Amino acid sequence: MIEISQEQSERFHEDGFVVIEGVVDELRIRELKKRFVRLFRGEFETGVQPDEWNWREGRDANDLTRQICNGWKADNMVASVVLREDIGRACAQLRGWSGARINQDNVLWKPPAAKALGFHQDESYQSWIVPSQMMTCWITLDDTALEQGTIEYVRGSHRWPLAPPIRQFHAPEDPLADAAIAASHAGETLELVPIVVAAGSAVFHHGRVWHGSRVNRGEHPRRSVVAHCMAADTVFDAENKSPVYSRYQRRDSLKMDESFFPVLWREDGYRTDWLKTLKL
Ligand SMILES: O=C(O)CCC(=O)C(=O)O
Repeated sequence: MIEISQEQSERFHEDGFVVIEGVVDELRIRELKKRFVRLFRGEFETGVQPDEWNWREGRDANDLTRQICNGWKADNMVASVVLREDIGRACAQLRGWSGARINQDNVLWKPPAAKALGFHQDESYQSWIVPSQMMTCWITLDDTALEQGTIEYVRGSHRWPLAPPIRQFHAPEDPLADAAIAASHAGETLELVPIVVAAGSAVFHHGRVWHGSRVNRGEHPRRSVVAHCMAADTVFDAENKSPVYSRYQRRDSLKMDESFFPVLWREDGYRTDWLKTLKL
């Protein structure tokens, strides 16, 4: 169970991210790795396709980072991690929300030689929700190393202004190009912090902190599952649409349906009822 200490909370507010070790155990890590293979092959345990499926075995180049969004809808083992109550609670507490619900998850697989993901701010992509805020729990299934394309953060950059979406997210030539411009606008320098931790560790990061990952120059893959949360009382934006996620908006309401955006934790004790049916 994740319990955020006062010291960890202070570190998060100072840096825009904080590492918490031992979040997922070895058994589940082993099982999740098997699920990665099946998911990217298009074998979906629940019979439902993820919302985004950016790399498919046999179709896409091996030197790309493989990404699925909302793997939880396709696979119950992924759901058992990204829909955890303690992840929602930690996200809410760190961000000062009264509760948290899932916005989307990411299933990320960076094999040796796979290319970079451009450094970005998550909240640049959230104009379809109100409040336009995100808070993330990134979990590694492999021991990480700098040369292995681990996630890296720009320390303190959650205090910089919000920038537009970056020019190239997948496989950019220079993954730091947009971050460098943002640093210059903020009158700051880029202090990069690579996350080098054991498998099963998590990093909680602020939706405005600049982060990304470079080419995997190591010999081993780097796999992560990521829970992107939003405040429990988030609604759809009346004007701005996400081509993928606004499909879950009803015509007559801005409210979010808990079938698609379940509430993971709320300070009054509420948690979306159907989550009970998941084996966690
Ligand atoms: O794991 C990575 O390479 C990047 C993940 C990311 O962008 C995120 O978790 O927001």
